[in-house]
Amino acid sequence: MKKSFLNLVAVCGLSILAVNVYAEQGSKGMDMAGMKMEGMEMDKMPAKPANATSLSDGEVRAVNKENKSITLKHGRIKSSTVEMGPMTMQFAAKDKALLSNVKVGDKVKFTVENIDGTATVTVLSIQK
Ligand SMILES: [Cu+2]
Repeated sequence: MKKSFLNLVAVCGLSILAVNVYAEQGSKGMDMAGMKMEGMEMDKMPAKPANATSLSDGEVRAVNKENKSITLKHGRIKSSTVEMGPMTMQFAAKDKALLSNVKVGDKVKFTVENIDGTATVTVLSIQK
């Protein structure tokens, strides 16, 4: 009786530990994403930490202002509506203004959301 109780504690302890490790890794990833951001983005973090996780790294491969599209070689994307691994692909731009200053070769931080079934860049910030 006593032994099985101890076993139960051990098992519970382990699963709690596993959850903690997972949570810690998650928050570390968030912090790292925050660290790489510019001051402006850092200011947003306390109020809206979800923003930090949804920003992805990318490098501009093509810009088409007429079609409002941008081709990005991107890292892992995890926003509230889009999740994918690293690849190079074309995105729609939510707003033409997002593309006004960006050019091929620029390193960017961006957010993609699924808008009417289209992976659409909603936030784009050029990294210096
Ligand atoms: Cu992709």
